[in-house]
Amino acid sequence: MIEDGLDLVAGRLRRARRVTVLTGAGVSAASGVPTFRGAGGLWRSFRSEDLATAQAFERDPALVWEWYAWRREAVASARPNAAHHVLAAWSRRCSGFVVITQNVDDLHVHAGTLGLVRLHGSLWELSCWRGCGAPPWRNEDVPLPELPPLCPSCGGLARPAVVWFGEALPSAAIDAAEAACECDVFLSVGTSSVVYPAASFLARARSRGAFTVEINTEPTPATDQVDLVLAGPADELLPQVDQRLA
Ligand code: BJW
Repeated sequence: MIEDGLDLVAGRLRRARRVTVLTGAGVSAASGVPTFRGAGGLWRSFRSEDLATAQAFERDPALVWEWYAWRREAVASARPNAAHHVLAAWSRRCSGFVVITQNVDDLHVHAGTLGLVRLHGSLWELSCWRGCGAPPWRNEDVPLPELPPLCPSCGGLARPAVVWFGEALPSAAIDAAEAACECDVFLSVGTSSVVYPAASFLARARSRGAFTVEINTEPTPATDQVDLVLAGPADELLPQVDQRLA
């Protein structure tokens, strides 16, 4: 019964000192941002190895940049939905609250989430493909005036500052995420739980005694591992949990 589940999560959250939420593309689905997997997901129309690897960029930077330019246009008009707003409100209310996100759309940032841990970078940041030493820079131009864009420091190719398959995640983000696995309640929201290392955090939190919850419209490999499943859209269920905390 969903009502019982909502009451249970709210009760756990009320008593918790440390709460960690791992989010994935499903959290932004209600904002109109396509997910990767499942019905309508990006990987239904595109092969990840053609677009989201360093090898793909090496082979055909123009093609990879076309795809990112198209996604930047799609995300530019997206606004945070009720799920982002609830998580942002909790982050402002509770000092032991951490959102770890795999999302590159920055909607958690736009919602005003404090202490956000971004595992896979941002669509709105670029870095030097050659690694000339220039730090990553912000670029919110839509459309991009030149494609592919160039590094302002060395004039070589720029790349999206996102984490592709086979690349290491930012070490500071990994450290922060691992520290946040030491928590009383861990919510896994809108992620298919198939991409590592993000998918490992739930088990890590559980092994340290956290009460674990999954919020998702579909079952995932995490579904059988959590203490409680709330099946449904994050933008509806998180506000219902929030109402119970009021
Ligand atoms: C809703 C909803 C609604 C819909 N409400 N829910 C261990 C085992 C096996 C493999 C590996 C392993 N460790 C590492 C690997 C390899 C690899 C990996 O995980 N592969 C697996 C796929 C097999 N991992 C890596 O390569 C990572 N790097 C790494 O490990 O480096 C090691 C290293 C160390 C030192 C030196 C060098 C290397 C990097 C992973 C990078 C992932 N990158 C992407 C692209 C980012 C850039 C971009 O956006 O273009 O990140 S792939 C893509 O998947 C993106 C996402 O962040 C990520 C996760 O997807 P997410 O968010 O879960 O979305 P979906 O679409 O999969 O799911 C959405 C869910 O929402 C669904 O379940 C829906 O049901 C649900 N939903 N509407 C609630 N309204």
